[in-house]
Amino acid sequence: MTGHPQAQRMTPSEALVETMAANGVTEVFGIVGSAYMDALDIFPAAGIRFIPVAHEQGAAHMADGYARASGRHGVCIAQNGPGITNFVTAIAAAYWAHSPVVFITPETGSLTMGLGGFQETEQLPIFSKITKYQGHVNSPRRMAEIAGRCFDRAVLEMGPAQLNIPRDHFYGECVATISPPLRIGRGPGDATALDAAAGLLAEAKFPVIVAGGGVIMAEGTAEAVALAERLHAPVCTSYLHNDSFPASHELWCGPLGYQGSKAAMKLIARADVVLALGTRLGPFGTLPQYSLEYWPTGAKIVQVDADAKALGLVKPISVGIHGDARATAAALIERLRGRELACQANRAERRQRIAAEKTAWEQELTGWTHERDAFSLEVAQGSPHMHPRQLLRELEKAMPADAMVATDIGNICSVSNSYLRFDRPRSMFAAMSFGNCGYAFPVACGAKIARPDRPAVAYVGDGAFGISLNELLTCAREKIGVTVVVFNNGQWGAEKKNHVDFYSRRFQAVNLVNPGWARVAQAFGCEGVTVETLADVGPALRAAVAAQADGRCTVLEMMVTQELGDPFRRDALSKPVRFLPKYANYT
Ligand SMILES: Cc1ncc(C[n+]2csc(CCOP(=O)(O)OP(=O)(O)O)c2C)c(N)n1
Ligand SMILES: [Mg+2]
Repeated sequence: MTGHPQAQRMTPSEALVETMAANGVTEVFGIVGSAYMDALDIFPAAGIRFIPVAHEQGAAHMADGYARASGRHGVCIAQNGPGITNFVTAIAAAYWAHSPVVFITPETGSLTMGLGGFQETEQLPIFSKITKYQGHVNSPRRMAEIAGRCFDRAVLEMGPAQLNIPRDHFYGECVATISPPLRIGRGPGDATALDAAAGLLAEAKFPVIVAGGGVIMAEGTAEAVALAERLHAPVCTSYLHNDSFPASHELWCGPLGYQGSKAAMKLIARADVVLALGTRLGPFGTLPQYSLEYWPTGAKIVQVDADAKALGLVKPISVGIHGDARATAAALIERLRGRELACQANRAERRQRIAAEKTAWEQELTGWTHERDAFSLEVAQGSPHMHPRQLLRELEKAMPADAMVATDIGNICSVSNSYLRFDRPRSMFAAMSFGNCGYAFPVACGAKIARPDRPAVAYVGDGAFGISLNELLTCAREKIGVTVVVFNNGQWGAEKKNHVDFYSRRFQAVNLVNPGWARVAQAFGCEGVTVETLADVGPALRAAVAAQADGRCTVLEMMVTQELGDPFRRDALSKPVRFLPKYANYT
């Protein structure tokens, strides 16, 4: 760092924009509004592109996708009141994706606040549970300070920070210092805990690593690979972080959790020591799957997380390390250097077992061309459409090596988990624990803007596409080249599955009457292609990805049967019980 920045006379708008520039911001998502027009006016002069979207939810999702793809801040801004409340769902999603999103929320003017004027609502309480930090500019003179803190805290706390600005506070003048970003290194964690962890790993006969999102955020892939190789430990990826370990590596075993890899589950079930590297071990991510209770309750668990509050929260642990996944992995490698490892003795046997489990799962997956439950067999019989699993396999085969894939919430998106493999980090952007339908498409747009050099693909169910399709407008207007794979099964499938399993097929509000999605895309000024057969899937995906280079967005409408894979929440539903006679038939 060179010298101390100078205090200068400027307006609060200038202080805000200069702070953004100091933090490397080059894109901001939003819908234009009078509240912040004074700052918006000078965005171009500061080298900031404003990307106008169709709905503020899309803006905040794009900021999330941008942050996840780049590791830099994603920024969005909107009009006070309704523009800001439109952010809520997407900010909650970014919170659970641990995304450093800075969302700027101009508020009603400080001199009329509380009088019930136009577009007034208290904007801090609304976001209080879904942000890591809330900065409120209580005086125009504090704009630079508080804006800077929001950018610092979003990174430090790994989640969204709100910058709330009464709209009159954009005006006036201040003498402000634009401080350089404050980036605090996390380090490997406590030495005693590292010693204990190294001791457990050295004594382990069947160590298994779970690589989580923390590995990606810490840019720690190389260290995770080196540690896995030192131990020759199989590596499972944590739920929906399929990009936390390279899939082409012999020690990669695939994802744990819903619709994950049986190989990963069977291998971790044998572990005597688990190293949970950069994962909070979220409750949904380790639920039994395929009737496998795979979590090794007898094993010693070493958990590493950059958020100390996540340690031991969900699963009991033997050692907790509050550290950066990359630095901790490096410190563990250091501590294991030259040391005798118990797992050396059975290395050949473990290697064989890993290979065998992976081969078995791959074969099972290949043979698993369609779902086999009674409902699925009925609806797929005689259908001219593609089986979802076969379609997903074709997409997997045609997916470019450096693709970024955003996935939505739905039955087919969930099943896709087994078919999404990546060799590099920052490649998979699933709607994480918040699980909102409508996540994937705008997130893919944000990712594409952050990384125009990489293909961006969204997997979206037809129901969820209805929530998010307005951003086709943005793609056409701003020439955002993304590929949207819409699974057209004519239903809110994931919820319909619950009707099948628990409500005796009393279908209600789950069947969808769709327009042709390809035609809809064309009407918006995008490309639209309807794909009917497996042979056309690969060529269609490749053509759509090629069109991204020209800034063209393509909707690939995939015609699929109505069969349904295993449900999300078998754990959370139960057969209906009715006591009143008038509801007696509803069991
Ligand atoms: C915003 C939001 N609304 C409702 C839900 C509940 N929900 C979860 S999955 C699902 C069905 C998704 O249907 P679709 O997108 O068509 O995908 P499919 O299950 O058919 O593959 C719904 C409605 C949700 N998760 N998020
Ligand atoms: Mg559907």
